[in-house]
Amino acid sequence: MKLLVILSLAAACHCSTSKHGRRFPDDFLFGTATAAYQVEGAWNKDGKGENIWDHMTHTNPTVIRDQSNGDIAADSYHNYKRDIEMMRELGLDAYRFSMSWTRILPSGMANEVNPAGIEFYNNFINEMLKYNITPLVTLYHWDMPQKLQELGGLANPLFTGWFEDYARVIFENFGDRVKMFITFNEPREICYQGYGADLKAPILNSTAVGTYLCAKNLVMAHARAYHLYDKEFRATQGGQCGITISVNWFGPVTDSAEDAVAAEIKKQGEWGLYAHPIFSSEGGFPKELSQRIAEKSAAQGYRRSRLPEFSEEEKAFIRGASDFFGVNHYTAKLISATKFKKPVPVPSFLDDMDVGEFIPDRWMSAASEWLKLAPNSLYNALTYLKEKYNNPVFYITENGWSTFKDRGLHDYDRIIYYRASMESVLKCLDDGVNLKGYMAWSLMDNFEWMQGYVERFGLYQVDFSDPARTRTPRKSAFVYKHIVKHRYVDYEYLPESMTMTIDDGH
Ligand code: PNW
Repeated sequence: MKLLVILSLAAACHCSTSKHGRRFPDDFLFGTATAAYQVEGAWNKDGKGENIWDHMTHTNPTVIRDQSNGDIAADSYHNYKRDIEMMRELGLDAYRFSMSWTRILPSGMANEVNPAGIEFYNNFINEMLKYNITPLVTLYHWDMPQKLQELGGLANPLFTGWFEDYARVIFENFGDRVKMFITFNEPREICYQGYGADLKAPILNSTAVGTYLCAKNLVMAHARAYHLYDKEFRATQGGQCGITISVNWFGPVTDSAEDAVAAEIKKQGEWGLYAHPIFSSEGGFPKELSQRIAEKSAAQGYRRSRLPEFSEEEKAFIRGASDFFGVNHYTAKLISATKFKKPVPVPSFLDDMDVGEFIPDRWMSAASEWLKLAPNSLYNALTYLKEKYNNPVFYITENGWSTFKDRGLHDYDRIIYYRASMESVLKCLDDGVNLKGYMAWSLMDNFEWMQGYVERFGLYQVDFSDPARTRTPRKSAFVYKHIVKHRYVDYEYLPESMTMTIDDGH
């Protein structure tokens, strides 16, 4: 009897202990994330072609807050061994990074493959595997080949074929060792910010239709890459192919029925537009949303809805076409049906949503103006997705906090943020969310898009004035390492010294 009690206590220890609260499962994948344009540099080295971020920052530098660019960035192209050393210092299980399309296919199309690009990623992947670090590869993290953008980029339906051809080159060259592929990073940021507004390259600002043309083609391109993997590569390679969608939380600002409806429409517009066609059992764009856009379009004098619908055949092709749901989660906003509205272009995606947004002052602020620590936002988002889409396999593929560039190494607010996220992850696991891993954004400081190098997301600080791009761990790096190693959140832990070491086994 005594033995039984001890045994059952030992079993319970796997997920909870009295001293430290709940624990993360041993097979939970902890990692960090980056993206090619933000860290690699070497923008024109060894045959790499031009992408839209190269093009925009070179021809239109004033759109970037500090007029900088990713020409050198953290120079990971030359420092990749140091990056992997940092992963070993942190004791990571996994690393999520993106491949640069034009480093592999300089013109964007698959007629010409750049051997130096293939070699770079081979070296990188092989070095990670030496230390048992699982690579998660994103195919598209915003760096569209400039030549393809000139042909319309994601607004051109033929994009779906160009993307499939690129995906084939990636699966053929790396799929023997890479088992986790993510087709697109954040459709909403690509389509709304890049095509529907002027907030990301290619700053098309095509407010009426940009977001929607891109949304249809992107979802279709994702599904083509998924089916290609499924039919031609899965049997021999045995990996998985999914997509990453940014899912921030949008709750109603009051408990009125109108605000509830407004918060729901906002969710549909911000991420349902991309998630519903793939993960819902019904398929296609979210119904209430497409109805609303169709009605508005008609009232505005359009002969057809500004949102191009899927055919039944397309719907069936896209539905279920993902092995997992990658979630990038950062923050939350409170949504109102009537209040807090700002002037927006008409017609536009924002006008179609037609809701107000409110952010309480009491939510702690990051350096990025959109980023606040919103209580339980990660938990709210994941448990909502679980119910809505029948609990698919989830990975948190990004989550993180920004500080200003002069902050240095003492990033206590980042530590508070990460601990809060970890609590949410544990609550999700308790509630049966099928969540398998968590990637912190970011391993190191990098080119933060329109904010240049002003806002920093790194667990490691990068000295961008130093040609060697020296990396130094922040306090948060030690705290994250402690969580990864011990698999629980220890609120008392802070590093005694700032000297980082590689522990045994990594
Ligand atoms: C993500 N929002 O972008 C990107 O995937 C990263 O490349 C980027 O560096 C990181 O988050 C930090 O910005 C986002 O407005 C941009 O909620 C905006 C939002 C979320 C994510």
